[in-house]
Amino acid sequence: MSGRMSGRVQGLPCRMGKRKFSKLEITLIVLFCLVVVALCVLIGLLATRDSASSEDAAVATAQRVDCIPDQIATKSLCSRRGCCWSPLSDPNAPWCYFSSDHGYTVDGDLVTTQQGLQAALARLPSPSLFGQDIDNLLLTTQHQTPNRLRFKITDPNNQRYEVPHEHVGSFTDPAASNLNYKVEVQHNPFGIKVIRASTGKVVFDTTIGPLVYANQFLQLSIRLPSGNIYGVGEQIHKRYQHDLNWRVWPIFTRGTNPSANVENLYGAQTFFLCLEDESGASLGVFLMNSNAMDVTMQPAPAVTYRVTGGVLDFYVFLGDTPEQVVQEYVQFIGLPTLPSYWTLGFQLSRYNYTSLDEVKAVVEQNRALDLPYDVQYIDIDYMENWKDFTYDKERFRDLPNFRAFLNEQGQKYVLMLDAAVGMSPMADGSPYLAYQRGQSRGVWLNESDGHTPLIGKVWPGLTVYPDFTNPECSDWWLEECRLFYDQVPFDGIWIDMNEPTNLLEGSTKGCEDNEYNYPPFTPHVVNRLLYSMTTCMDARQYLGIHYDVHSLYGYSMAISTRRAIEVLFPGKRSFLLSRSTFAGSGKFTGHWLGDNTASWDDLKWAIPGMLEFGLFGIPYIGADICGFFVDTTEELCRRWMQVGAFYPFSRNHNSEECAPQDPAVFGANSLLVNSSKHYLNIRYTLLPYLYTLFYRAHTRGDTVLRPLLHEFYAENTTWSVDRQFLWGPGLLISPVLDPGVEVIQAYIPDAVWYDYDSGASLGQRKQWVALHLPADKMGVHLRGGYILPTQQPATTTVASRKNPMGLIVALDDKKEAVGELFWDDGESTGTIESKSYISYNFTVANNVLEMQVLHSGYVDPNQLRFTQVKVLGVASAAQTVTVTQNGQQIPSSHSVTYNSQTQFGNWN
Ligand code: MIG
Repeated sequence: MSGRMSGRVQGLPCRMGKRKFSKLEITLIVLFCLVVVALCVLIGLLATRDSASSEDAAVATAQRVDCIPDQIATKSLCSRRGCCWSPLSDPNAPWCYFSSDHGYTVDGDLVTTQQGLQAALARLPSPSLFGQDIDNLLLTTQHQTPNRLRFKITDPNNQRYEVPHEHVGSFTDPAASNLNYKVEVQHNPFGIKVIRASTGKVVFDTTIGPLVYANQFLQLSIRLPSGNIYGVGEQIHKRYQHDLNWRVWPIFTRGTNPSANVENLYGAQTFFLCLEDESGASLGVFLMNSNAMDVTMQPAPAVTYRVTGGVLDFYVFLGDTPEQVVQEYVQFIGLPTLPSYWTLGFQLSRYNYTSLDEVKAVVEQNRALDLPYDVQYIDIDYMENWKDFTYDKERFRDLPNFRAFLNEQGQKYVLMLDAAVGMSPMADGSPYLAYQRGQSRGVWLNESDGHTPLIGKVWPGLTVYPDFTNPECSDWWLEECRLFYDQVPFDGIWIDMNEPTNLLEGSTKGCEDNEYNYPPFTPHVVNRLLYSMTTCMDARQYLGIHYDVHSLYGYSMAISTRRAIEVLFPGKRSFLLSRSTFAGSGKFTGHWLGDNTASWDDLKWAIPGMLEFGLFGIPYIGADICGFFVDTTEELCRRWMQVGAFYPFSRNHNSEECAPQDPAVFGANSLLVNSSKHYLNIRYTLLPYLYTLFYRAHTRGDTVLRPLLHEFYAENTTWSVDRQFLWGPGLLISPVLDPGVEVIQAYIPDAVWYDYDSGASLGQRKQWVALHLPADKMGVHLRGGYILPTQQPATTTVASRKNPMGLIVALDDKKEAVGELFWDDGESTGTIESKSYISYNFTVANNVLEMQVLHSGYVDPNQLRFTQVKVLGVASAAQTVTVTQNGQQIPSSHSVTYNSQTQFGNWN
């Protein structure tokens, strides 16, 4: 289970210090290295280099851990930090890097405890990077489950801030047995290795770099078994598979418009997944820490966390497949909420509807298209002067009846609430009561004195910020939601600006010059300023200093809003959508990717973004269809509506200044409308399948929108595919993401695939295939071996839920298939616990389709029946498929007939 190691494995040419060399020798070595490197560069420029030695040099370079992550490296600073200096032609690779003299050593014995290991660590004497290094540390490991290791490094002499996360409380279980990993501790310098027990492979190795542990700067590097690294957010990554060319990703919640620049965005997600190889073996790494940080990727391959506070609290998850690793992580941080069925419908929104009449006109124009369309949003425009819990009594006079207006046609109304609360009185001079009540209850985020509310500025002018970590604030918020709901009923809540965003830098007073507002190390956040576009870092919240808890703002707001939803909608799931997230937010809310642009780049980047939120346990995810900023074009919006029909969260949303882009504006019989209807009808047909995937996410932590590599890791081409995605295991989406394109190269993994529209078998597999996708077409393929439950579509889910159900059976090479269905009323809470649901297992083998009822605790009011079974891949008319339910043959009037034209079998 545990072992001991000594010696250094850093493998770098540069070593410094008394243990091996004298200062003079080092200087000589450094000089020597410099000369060698300079020569290499020179030779490299003039002629081809000796390939073997340049490869060695590249390997050594790839292992360097940057010693000057905070500024432009200079030789003098490098030597003051006691690091190695060796300039390179590559400007991205560090010229100044740590030697094995930095870090800590195990002080005394490694102790085996009930839960794992424990060791005291003592700092090696070396120059400090940012001051206030902590000399003595405590390492504790907990072997929590056979696949989950926690190791934590803390200051035994001082209590430091730790994330008050409900899923990371005290863990008191003894060490698990049958561990699938071994832990080895290297003593000097200290490092920790995790070894996969079945193969003996080191899969996690911190000996590549030093542990640095100062009051406001904590660093740990991890060498990984492969460069197939996915996750960490929230930023725009362009590609799903990480670029290892010395990229730095800042993590700190911020309300910025996503762009191609490396910037920290709305959420703080510190988890990544690493696929080891074709066997599928994978690991996940999670750092439970809410402070601002940089996460860097380098070609070793290695990942370095550089954190500005808190403690190092790492979790390592091992799995036999990437999907299993995600399940383990998500089960740990909190399984995602089961969405209300209606929230899987298509949704329409925009910023800057000028009146309720305008909203109603848009609703009616889009209803008239007979387009599947379940939800209408109203953005902040309904508010009086952008004040939460108020509405404009002129332009939105009839808002109290808007939910009924939608509900009559089976549609739903989602209301927006902003984080910051305005302070000025109402337009008619009357007091703004929501503010006044909050003020008298003292629920705002305060200045550093702990009692003066910090004042910022957002849409309503000067604002205060509710401190959602304060239970009193949570009660105030619930009460305000309830009072407003009594005036203006709605069906779900959308929360925004909860990073939290401030249009001022810090506050009306600016921010003081102290260690929180100007820490010694500032990660690569926008403007290299932590309080940029948010509140001062020395502000006080109930659970700590804003510096520590900043990135929990949206998380705490989502928890408080969930509480309100439980009171407003007793027994109902309702709906919550949040812009800012943290690890575990999926238990309370969904997320959208924020203020994208109507561009072909943004259309592409949405796929990696959504796949990442799948890893983070927030499977209810989408991007603004047709683009938020900038006027969209017909072609872009048409292609976006096609792929957007397969976003888990499927909403067309638009910004303030932009031309309308709801489907109706393109004309009732336009190509865009017809193509949108076609794909939304497929979405609605497949909603029972999508809902069942969400059930799996909710109960087991499965991904919903799934990267190809999760199903086909044995094919290394899939490791970088991110222009296509799957719904669960059984449906492949290959969209057109470029202008003027009618043929795309799609990777078709090794399986039988059937075109959704024609039922025709694709015939090609395990290769890139040219798909002809004219203006109204997108690639949608059913995977042989899977059975997808369906329901006849309608314009809303209220209507579609009354329609007959069916199955699409896609047979594999062996003429077999499996599938499942989870079904309940689609809106009550606790249906799984109360067993008020139906579940089926479907299998086809030996020409028998068996529908096994696993549970039948729900009686659907619509007397649903499976009236259509479509079988794809039936070999000939002679092949019949018998249908059985729990082993009993279903009456022979329901036989499967074969259509030679389509190769469909239809059960009628
Ligand atoms: O910056 O409420 O991301 O979806 O339309 C404006 C207005 C504030 C930002 C959200 C966007 C929303 C907008 N909000």
